[in-house]
Amino acid sequence: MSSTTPSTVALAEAILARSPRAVARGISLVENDAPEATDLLKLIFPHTGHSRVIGLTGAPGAGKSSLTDKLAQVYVDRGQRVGIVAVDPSSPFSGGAILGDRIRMPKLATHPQVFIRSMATRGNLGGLARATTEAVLLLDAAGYEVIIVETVGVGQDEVDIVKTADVTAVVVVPGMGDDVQSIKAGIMEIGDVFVINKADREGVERTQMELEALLELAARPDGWQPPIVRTIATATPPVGLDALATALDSYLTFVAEHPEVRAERRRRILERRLLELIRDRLLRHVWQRELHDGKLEAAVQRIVNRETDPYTLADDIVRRLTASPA
Ligand SMILES: Nc1nc2c(ncn2[C@@H]2O[C@H](COP(=O)(O)OP(=O)(O)O)[C@@H](O)[C@H]2O)c(=O)[nH]1
Ligand SMILES: [Mg+2]
Repeated sequence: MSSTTPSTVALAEAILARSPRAVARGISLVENDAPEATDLLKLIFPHTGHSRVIGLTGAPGAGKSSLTDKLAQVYVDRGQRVGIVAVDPSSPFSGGAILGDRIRMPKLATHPQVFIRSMATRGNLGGLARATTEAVLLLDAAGYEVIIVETVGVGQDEVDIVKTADVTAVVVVPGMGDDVQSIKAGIMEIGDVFVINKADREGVERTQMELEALLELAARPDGWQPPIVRTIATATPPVGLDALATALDSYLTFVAEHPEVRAERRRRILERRLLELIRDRLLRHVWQRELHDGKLEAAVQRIVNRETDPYTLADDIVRRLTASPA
């Protein structure tokens, strides 16, 4: 049992007082899974639930960072504070990701109303989805009215991340051809708004038709019909960004007008968060007791050699864990 230290309380207070430095420090703690992180999150959680969280997902190179930059500008122009969390699992070195995103968000990187942070995967236990969700909580507590989470639309981690957003935009580009088909599996259901970015390119009409056809097939349980918005993020001035903001707003209005949809979405998000936390905590526990210092590798080697099987090993570990809780 850890007791909350004065410095954690001071950090929580600084975050609630909207200090960007404190937010950055808090995010580093959750990213590193530091022992103080849990206490910090307990302290700030009662002050969360106020931000609009926008998920932006799509293939690498679709223009998500460029769109995030321009979309954030729309909200800044409306006088709102914007937090940006860019998730780039392909980059094991967060430094690289930060630099890349700073280059694509040159104006915003130094804007006082804007906070930008890149997250990167680390370690065997993953935890990227958890760390990202917690970064969003910290920004929420720090009073950022809008939080944009940019993720590459591949893999379960990223899908889990965007599922925690209040509204999610899926970014596609013209001329993807079969790719539009291939995104439908995991991504079609999570798009509340669809963006055809790079609308300056050929094939926009065709991509629009393909998207419309796919959306007709996928009737949503909440009855929402996702709008399709065309954008050119790199034009000066950018094209379609107000339309994108309006489309995102329209879904949030729809949700606000249907309390049962909102309640269900919020409940699902918190249920998933709770289950993830339990899974994370259990796995960390098992890691410390059974898998660290090369033990995982040794166990895998025994499975590879067919000396045992993963089912037996997993059952053994769980049995030991429940027989003698540490
Ligand atoms: N022609 C064109 N290029 C764009 C547009 N939006 C972004 N790009 C370019 O596409 C590349 C990838 O953009 P980026 O925002 O990094 O994509 P991300 O990987 O999805 O974040 C960059 O070279 C951008 O300048 C657009 O609307 N039209
Ligand atoms: Mg990007």
